[in-house]
Amino acid sequence: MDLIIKNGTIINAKESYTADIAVKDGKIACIGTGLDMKADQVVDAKGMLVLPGGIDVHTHLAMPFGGTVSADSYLAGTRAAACGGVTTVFDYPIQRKGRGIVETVKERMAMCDPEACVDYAFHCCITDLNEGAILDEFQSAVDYGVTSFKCFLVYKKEGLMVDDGSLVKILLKAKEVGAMTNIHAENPDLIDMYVAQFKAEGKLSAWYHYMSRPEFVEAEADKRAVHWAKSVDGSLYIVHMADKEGLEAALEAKRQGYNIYIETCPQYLEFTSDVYKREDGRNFVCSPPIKGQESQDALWEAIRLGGIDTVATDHCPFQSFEKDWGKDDFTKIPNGCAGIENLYPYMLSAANQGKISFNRAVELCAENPAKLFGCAEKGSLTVGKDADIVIYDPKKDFTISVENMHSDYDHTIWEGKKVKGYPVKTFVRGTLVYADGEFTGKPGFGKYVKRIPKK
Ligand code: DUC
Ligand code: ZN
Ligand code: ZN
Repeated sequence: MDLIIKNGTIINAKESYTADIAVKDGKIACIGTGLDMKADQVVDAKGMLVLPGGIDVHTHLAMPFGGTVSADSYLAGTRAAACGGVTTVFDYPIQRKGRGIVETVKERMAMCDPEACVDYAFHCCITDLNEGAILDEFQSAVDYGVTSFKCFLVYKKEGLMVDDGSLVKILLKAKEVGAMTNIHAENPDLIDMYVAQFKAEGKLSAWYHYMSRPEFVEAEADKRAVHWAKSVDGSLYIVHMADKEGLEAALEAKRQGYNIYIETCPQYLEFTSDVYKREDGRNFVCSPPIKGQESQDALWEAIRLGGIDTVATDHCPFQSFEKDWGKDDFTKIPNGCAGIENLYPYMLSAANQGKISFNRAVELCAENPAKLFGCAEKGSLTVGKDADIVIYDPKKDFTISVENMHSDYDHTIWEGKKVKGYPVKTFVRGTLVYADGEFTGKPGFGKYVKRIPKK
């Protein structure tokens, strides 16, 4: 064997037990108690939890956005992922007018492949149907391993928005080829109306970012997307759900048996809209904005009861000087925050403190992402799967700071947050990429994950 991890408590979504895991050629070869085969490397995990690697299904690395490019390259973002126990990262390339899906993905892959420190996959944002040519390309995209397409129901002026007719066409075509339609739900017309009003009134602080995109502005778009998905029986994945009213509509559709899936992000679980009143409120500006306490409570309730399917980050950091562009005008703040290295520690800390079970944290951050997005080799500690493994010390106290993160950004909204328990080792396909605070991997080691469509 190449590696044996001994005596740890193995946590999958539906089971916890003490056993050894043996790894050969990047795969989990055997799980059992008292394994005594020879191995090049033996790790004693007594007192530790042994978890499947996290899968962050929502990141924007090196993304041109808000007049700049997000601060983490593929190298920095995936290095940080490794150090937070995330072993697969999904990025969102943006298809632009006149361009194809596979062409768009290949272009980003050429950037990502030499830099990736963990495995990676792509959803593709569709911004223009190119007179139907894009729909004709869905099958080729799926054959290429891209089994999910994202629609922005917002960012109209930026040229990213998809109208309702196009959304329905995408839902239908995606259904035909076994793909998922992901949506960013907010109502652009209401946002434009409020922005114009607040500008005219000279209300330009970060608080008015929230006030121009409050709960009901997100809820309308959530409900509209759910309505279209129900009408054509499509598979809909609502990214970064942040508001109670939209959440309830999506949960109701799920209860009725529709293929509606819900993602939320740690920033919506930890903070409330009050952060926008802070002096550094602009650093928390992301879209959709962080909502009020009622929404946060509803999100946690859905996490506990099983209605939310995944937690991912929407990792899209910008440097302080870029956030400062909007010091006196919230419309100039690039939208996005850091999170890739905090996702798994944050959710596992919630488990460690009794808010949810460790199994549920693993389900939200590893097993469900793998299942929903066709990563057949990933998501659980099972014989035959990739040996993407995290060793987690439940007793380790850790305080998040920009100083102990492994990204390229210069500040974090998570500064000072204390978590109980922390990953101490991360293996990607059996190779150690992180140990005790240090990145030990190599850029270019990460491999493209070719995903399998639902049929
Ligand atoms: N929202 C953000 O805050 N950043 C990137 C894209 C998005 O939709
Ligand atoms: Zn979004
Ligand atoms: Zn996003």
